[in-house]
Amino acid sequence: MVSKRKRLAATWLLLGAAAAPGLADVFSSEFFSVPVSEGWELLNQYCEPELWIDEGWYHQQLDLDACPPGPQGGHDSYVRWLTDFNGEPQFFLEFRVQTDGDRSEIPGGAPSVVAMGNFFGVVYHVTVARDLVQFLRDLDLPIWFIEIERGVPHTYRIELYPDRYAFYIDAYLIDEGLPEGPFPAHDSLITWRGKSWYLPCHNAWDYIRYGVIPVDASGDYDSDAEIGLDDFYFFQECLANRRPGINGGPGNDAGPGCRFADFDFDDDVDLHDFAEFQLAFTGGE
Ligand SMILES: [Ca+2]
Ligand SMILES: [Ca+2]
Ligand SMILES: [Ca+2]
Ligand SMILES: [Ca+2]
Repeated sequence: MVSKRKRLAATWLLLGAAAAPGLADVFSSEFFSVPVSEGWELLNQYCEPELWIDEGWYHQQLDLDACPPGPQGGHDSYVRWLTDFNGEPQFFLEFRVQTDGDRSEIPGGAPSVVAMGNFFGVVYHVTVARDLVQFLRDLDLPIWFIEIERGVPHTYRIELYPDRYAFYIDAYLIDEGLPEGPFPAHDSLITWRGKSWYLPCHNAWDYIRYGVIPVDASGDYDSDAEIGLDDFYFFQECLANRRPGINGGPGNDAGPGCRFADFDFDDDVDLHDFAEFQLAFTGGE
């Protein structure tokens, strides 16, 4: 544990120079620090999870060692209310995670879950295992199971409009249709967790972001009517090929999360788009 603590301290020092952006209409947890210091409320933590930050990734090592014989081992979960976004007609949730947890853990709500919903039956629930994802919206609707490549992180994105929802993995459209109801609405929240049900797992979280979908080609990721360094943080990600399965640069589809950065509407984010971004840059945050 001592070495982990040292690692954590070293990471925080580094981050002084590359701080995570503080955004207006987007909540962005980039895991340059532990979840609680990034604005999450701790929901549950038991069976001695091993947790650490390493270069912008949050790691959870979860097993049954501390509370045998199981089931139900290490658990580390967080929550935030979505009250600030009630009634927002264009809402997104995007996160990137990698886990080595087994798919047999999925029925137990493990190894990694991100879910948002309210008490009126609207739910978007994503469970990620090493090589399989479960996506469900409503117990009355078909449950999606999607195979994913193991050993690499994947990016998950949900977009919500009044008459449409869409679910993407690595920018590929997996499912779309009519939403079950308005969201976020009253008493909506988002929760995420790592958990060991019967088997151990190691989860690594790169980020969790949600908020107002930025206007296409605006360059304004956080929808605060300025184009600044906060926006550049996300722009350069779209330009520089940082998302698994998605390529930055000319001729590639940069994906739905990068439409704000595609100034000339040809799907890619390249140096032409960057030139436009620089012209639009207003400075500040
Ligand atoms: Ca990160
Ligand atoms: Ca902005
Ligand atoms: Ca282009
Ligand atoms: Ca473009």
